This record gives sequence, C-alpha cells and structure tokens, in this order.
Amino acid sequence: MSVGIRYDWTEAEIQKIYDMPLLELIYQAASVHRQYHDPKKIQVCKLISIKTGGCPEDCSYCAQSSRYKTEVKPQALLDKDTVVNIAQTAKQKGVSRVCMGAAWREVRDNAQFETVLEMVKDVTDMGLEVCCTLGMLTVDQAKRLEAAGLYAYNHNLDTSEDYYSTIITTRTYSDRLNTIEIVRQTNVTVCSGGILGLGETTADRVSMLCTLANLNPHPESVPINILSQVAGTPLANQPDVPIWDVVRMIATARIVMPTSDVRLSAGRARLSQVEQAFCFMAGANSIFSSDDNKMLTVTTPCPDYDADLEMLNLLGLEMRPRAQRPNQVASPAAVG
Ligand code: SAM
Ligand code: DTB
Ligand code: SF4
Repeated sequence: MSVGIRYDWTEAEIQKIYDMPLLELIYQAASVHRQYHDPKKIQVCKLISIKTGGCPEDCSYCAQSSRYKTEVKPQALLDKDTVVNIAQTAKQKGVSRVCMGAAWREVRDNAQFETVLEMVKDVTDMGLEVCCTLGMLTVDQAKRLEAAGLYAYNHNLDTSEDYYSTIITTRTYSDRLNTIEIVRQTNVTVCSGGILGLGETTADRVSMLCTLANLNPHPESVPINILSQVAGTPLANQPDVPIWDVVRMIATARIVMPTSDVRLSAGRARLSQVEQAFCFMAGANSIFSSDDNKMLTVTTPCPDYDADLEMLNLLGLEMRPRAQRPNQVASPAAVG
C-alpha cells in the first residue's frame, strides 16, 4: 500500500484500514514502514520522572494524580546532577533519546523551570535527543525550551475528542490541541499519541488517529501506550487490552502517518517477545527501556536495558542513533 503522506484522512477511511484482515493489515503496514524507515532500526528511549506525583489534574488512568490514593509517593524536582547521571548510564546502554516527565498541569515561570532548562541543555550537550512532557505551556516557555536545545515535546491526545471528558475533566481536548499548536511555533518536534484500554470504542481509537493524522505536519513521534491498570485510580479494574488491538493500532498509525516514529510505550512489559515482534512488524520503531524497571513510576513496569538488547539481537534489530534535527535552521549565533 503506497498511500503517500496525507493530511485529509476521514474516519471512515481509517476505520477501513483498522478493520482489514489482520495479516493483510500487518503486511500493508510493514510495506509502508519499509518505504519510509530502515526496518532494522529501533530507537531506545529512557524516561526520567523529574518530578513525580501530586498532580492537580484528574486523568483517570494516572498514578500521579493527587485525586487518587495510589502507591506513588510525591517527590520534589530531581537535582540536575541526578538527571545527568541517569542520562549518562542510558547513553552507555545505547539509548539515544531521554524523555523528562513532570507531573504538572502546566509549566510555571519559576526556579524549577530554570532547572529544567539547565537539564535540557546538559543532556542535549551529551549528544542525546531530549523530550520533555511538562503539561501545558506558553509560546515564551516553548521558545526557551527550544533555545535550551529541546528536541521534542510530548503532549498526548490520549483518546478521541468525544471520549476525552469521560477520562479527564480538568482540561479539554482543545487545550491539548492548543498546546501542540504552541510547540509548532518553534523548531521543537511534536510527540503526541494515546492510550489503549481506557474503555474506549474502536471508533474512539480511529477518531484519535484521524485527529493526529490530519495535523500538518504529522507529529514526528506517536506513542501508543497500553493502559497499566493502577490500583486506586478509577480505571484500576479495566480489562487487559488484547494484543491484536495493540497491533492493529500500531499498524494503522504507521499507515496513516508513514514518516512518524511509532513508539510502543507503556504496557510493553507484559508483552512476550513474540508479541513485541508483531508490533515491530506492524511498524513500531521505538521502545522505552530502563535500569530501574519502571516507566515513570513504580506502578508501570518497564523492561531493562540488558533484556531489551538481548531481544533486539534475537530479532536482528539494532539501536538507532540520535537523529539529526529536521529542518534545522542555523541559529543567529552560529551564523555570525
Ligand atoms: N503531565 C504531563 C501530561 O499529562 O501531559 C506528562 C506526563 S503523563 C504521565 C504522559 C502520558 O503518559 C499520558 O498522556 C498518558 O498517555 C501516559 N500514561 C500515564 N499513565 C499511564 C498509565 N497508567 N498507563 C498507560 N499510559 C499512561
Ligand atoms: C508516553 O506517551 N508514554 C510515556 C511518556 N509518554 C511520558 C509515559 C508512560 C507513563 C506510564 C505510567 C507510569 O509510569 O506511571
Ligand atoms: Fe498529571 Fe500528566 Fe498524570 Fe494527568 S497524566 S494526572 S496531567 S501527570
């Protein structure tokens, strides 16, 4: 299937892709993947929760919302040195992208933001792609992150516009889209995806993909998370997402956003190597790996560097080095 890069998808078209016979869908997605990417390369990323818990938002899936009693203990902003050390170990293990997450509703102009800017600068100077996920932000804050070297900003749509208010009431879908729009006013790339397993319908999944695929340009990075059911949250008792739903979602994302990185994100720890191999075949080209067995918090396990290296070797896959920045314009300092 050679669909080219389009920004005028309809939900009906995407639904038709999602509903294709499974092996045909995987084959089509694998073909698109090979047109735009080196299928041997997987980007390994490391998450660092720079500020954990105590978040005022009410995202029903989240271990870090202060509304729910979960096993996560709130923690103040980490020191810059701690973050740089974690990034250094990650780099030695082949990681090429570090994502710093803060359990904030939005960025504030305070000393903590200054520290985050220094973290971004130092980790970028180590030769790593740095992604931040800090909640909502202003154009001025986005520009300061850009000046510090930020490579990507993560801000997920999570689900469809229709289903959003069932999951989160403290902000709206248009708040989310607006933040993405703000990031687009800089050279920082956009990372935006969603979660499977919130009780959404297939139509909700398709609708979310349609919103993402009609952003022009597409988000350079699209994380697909599988809900990790966190005790104490309203979604604690959701059933596990079937693996074939995960594969269909990855394959459909790959076909409608051919050049984007599709990241197999939260929930990978419960997948077998065979299941993960299907995800890679369907077009996933990135994973999160760790040395502390967690994604952001203890509630969501993450496979470790050594186990992942073994899996990649077994599957004949390689770790991708950091990207050269797309469309990078020379900064005034560099020019002259
Ligand atoms: N506070 C920031 C925000 O909401 O944009 C960033 C951090 S938040 C943890 C980043 C993303 O992680 C969420 O949008 C969601 O997609 C994913 N996530 C959070 N908790 C999860 C869970 N229990 N299972 C799967 N994905 C989860
Ligand atoms: C994303 O979409 N998934 C990552 C990253 N972006 C920040 C986070 C997954 C969080 C899993 C929940 C936890 O660790 O508590
Ligand atoms: Fe806060 Fe982000 Fe968790 Fe929502 S997903 S409660 S905004 S940390």
